[in-house]
Amino acid sequence: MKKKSLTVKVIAGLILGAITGLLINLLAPDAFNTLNTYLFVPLGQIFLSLISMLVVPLVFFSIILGTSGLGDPAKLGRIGFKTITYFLVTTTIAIVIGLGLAAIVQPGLAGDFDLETAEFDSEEAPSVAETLLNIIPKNPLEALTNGNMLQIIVFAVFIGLALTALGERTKGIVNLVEQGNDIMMYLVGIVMKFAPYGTFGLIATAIGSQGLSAIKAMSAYMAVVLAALFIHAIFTYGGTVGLLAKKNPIWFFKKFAPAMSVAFSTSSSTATLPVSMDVAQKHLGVPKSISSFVQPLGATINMDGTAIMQGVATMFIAQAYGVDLTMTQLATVVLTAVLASIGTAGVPGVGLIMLAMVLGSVNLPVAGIGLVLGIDRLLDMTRTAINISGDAACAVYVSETEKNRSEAIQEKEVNA
Ligand code: DAS
Repeated sequence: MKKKSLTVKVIAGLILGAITGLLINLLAPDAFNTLNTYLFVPLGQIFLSLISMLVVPLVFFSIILGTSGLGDPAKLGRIGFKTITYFLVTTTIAIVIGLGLAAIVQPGLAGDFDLETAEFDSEEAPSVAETLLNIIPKNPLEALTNGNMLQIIVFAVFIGLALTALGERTKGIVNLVEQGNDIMMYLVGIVMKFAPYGTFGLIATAIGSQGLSAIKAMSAYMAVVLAALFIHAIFTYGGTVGLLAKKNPIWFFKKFAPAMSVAFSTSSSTATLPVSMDVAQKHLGVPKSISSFVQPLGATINMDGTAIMQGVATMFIAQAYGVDLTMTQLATVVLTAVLASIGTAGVPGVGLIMLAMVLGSVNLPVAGIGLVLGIDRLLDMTRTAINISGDAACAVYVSETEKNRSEAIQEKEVNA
């Protein structure tokens, strides 16, 4: 995938889409509705379907390859421990940043919000225990057809471990999986040629149908969420890449920009996986074996951007309803948000369902989500770009520390 020209084209698609959507909706709303129905939505849906088509086979093949490529279960255990620990720590940092910034800025006091009409019917999300119990696929084919990412990951890891244990006897299967993975990655490159048009359509629809009124009313809330996302990206991910992986953070964000722009336009970490894995492997130097394990898992259970939205939205709703949260309640919010990010793995519209769980944990009215619903689509775009950036930062951290570890072991062997 030629990154440089593609980055420029995809970002150009984003900007053009935003301007087109806003202007046409402002100047000729009827024309916008027609264009939206017959041009913007079809462009966006075609692109979204094309990349979503690749997700399940790509994740399945790449995790099998990744796990068998790691060589030994001990290394898989070490990488798994580092990955999960990183995810939990950064999600905790994320929600604390969200809560802290909202406590300082107090967006919920920045205007009079209509609490009477606010309402939100939250779907019941699975509990963490249910989700963890359900990650073992009773029927792997059903997991694959339903796109149950956690179950697909677990099944693929088991197959990868078996291929490692069976060695030469299953060399043919490894070759087959390798060829399957190559086919998928090739198709990613083909599909990405359509990305500029797809992002144009997705953004024109999202920004255009938003209208300026909702954005104005919620500008304080939006500003706090966007500021918290920016702070988290710079300090947490910049710190990870700079301090833990000893790489230049600017290099990281520049190289990862194409994946962030696809996440921004699709608002789906899972749909962006083919691109985020392709960019991490080809431009961030992350080995396939680590990228194939960390990023699909992260896209499913690691959502720092979403945790930030939950922190800000919880404070915003508490302020709007005149509720002062105690320190104990704030600690409950942090714990619930971290656990919710695992519990609601891969659930569509996961951000708001998790928010309902967090609000419920401190007895705040779930109807308060109705206050933030109007502009959630716009914020979902930005927080999804942050969600996948956290997965990529983790992959860079794990691959660099694993590289340093094996270099240290080699040095010891040479000097022994
Ligand atoms: N859109 C979700 C994602 O794919 C994030 C969210 O809903 O907050 O990461």
